[in-house]
Formats: sequence, structure tokens, C-alpha cells
Amino acid sequence: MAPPTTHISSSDLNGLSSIHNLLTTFKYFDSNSDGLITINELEAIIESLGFSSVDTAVTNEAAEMMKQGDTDGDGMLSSEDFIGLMAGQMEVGELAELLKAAYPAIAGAGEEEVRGEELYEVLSTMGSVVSMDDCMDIIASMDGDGDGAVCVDDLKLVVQALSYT
Ligand SMILES: [Ca+2]
Ligand SMILES: [Ca+2]
Ligand SMILES: [Ca+2]
Repeated sequence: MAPPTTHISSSDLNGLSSIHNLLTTFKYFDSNSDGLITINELEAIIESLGFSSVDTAVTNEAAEMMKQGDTDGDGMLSSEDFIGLMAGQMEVGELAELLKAAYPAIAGAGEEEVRGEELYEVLSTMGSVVSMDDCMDIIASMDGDGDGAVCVDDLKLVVQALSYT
């Protein structure tokens, strides 16, 4: 009997891509790279995402997001908090479970970057049947600079974010 084939849909890939884009935005505005954004940085993010164009509305929006997302009450949002706030709009389907399952093995390999071939190998070892093409598409959806590889640190953030979806 052939093992079940996992189908990766394009909407799952789009969801993954959106999460990766949000994390990229988050990192861009996290000017001191401590993994936390302040209310002022959050306002800049909201403006850049085009959520609002009126200054007072941006301030209100940021305050509201901070209130909802700041789980530990330190007045700043972590990347997980940030994605948690946005995650309601994203659909990643079984791709989320696959990546969460594959991440420990990818991180354990000690490489700085992961490519489609490596994802395929890890998933195959785990007994999951995802085609090489799908693995390439998964990596491509998170590959901002198009060099065919995703930083393991970035993947870690995406996987953490997926826990919210
Ligand atoms: Ca910061
Ligand atoms: Ca916080
Ligand atoms: Ca890349």
C-alpha cells in the first residue's frame, strides 16, 4: 500500500509567505534587533502595512494591538505576539504541522540555512510524503532574496508563529 501523499495547496503556501513577510517587516522595524518592538515601532509598522493613513487612527490602532498582544505586560510586542495578533487572517493548513514536525531535525543539523532538498530529506525521513517540488515551493514561499535557501533562524520564527495559527 502506498503511503498517503500530503498535498500542499497554494493557499497554504500563500499563508506561509504572508507570515514570513510579517516577520521580515517585524525585523525591519525592530531597530535594535532585540526581538521586541515598542509602541512607536508598532505605529511605524501599521503605517507601512497601510492599515491606516490618519495619524490619530494609527496611534489608536497601535495602542489597541499592544493591549491585545502584549501577553507579558512589558509594553512591547515579541515577534510571536505580533504574529499571534495577525494569525487569525492566515490559513496554512497541514503545512503548519509539517514544518513544526520538521523543524527540530532541521535545527539539529546545525546549518545556518535550509534548502528545499534538505526539507525534502527531513520530511522523507519522518515518513511524510511531500514531493520535492512541494518542498521547493515551501522554501521559495519564505525565501525573500530568492537564493533558494531560508535562514534557520527565520524558519524558527515562522515555526513559532505557526503555533498561533
Ligand atoms: Ca527592539
Ligand atoms: Ca510583551
Ligand atoms: Ca534566501
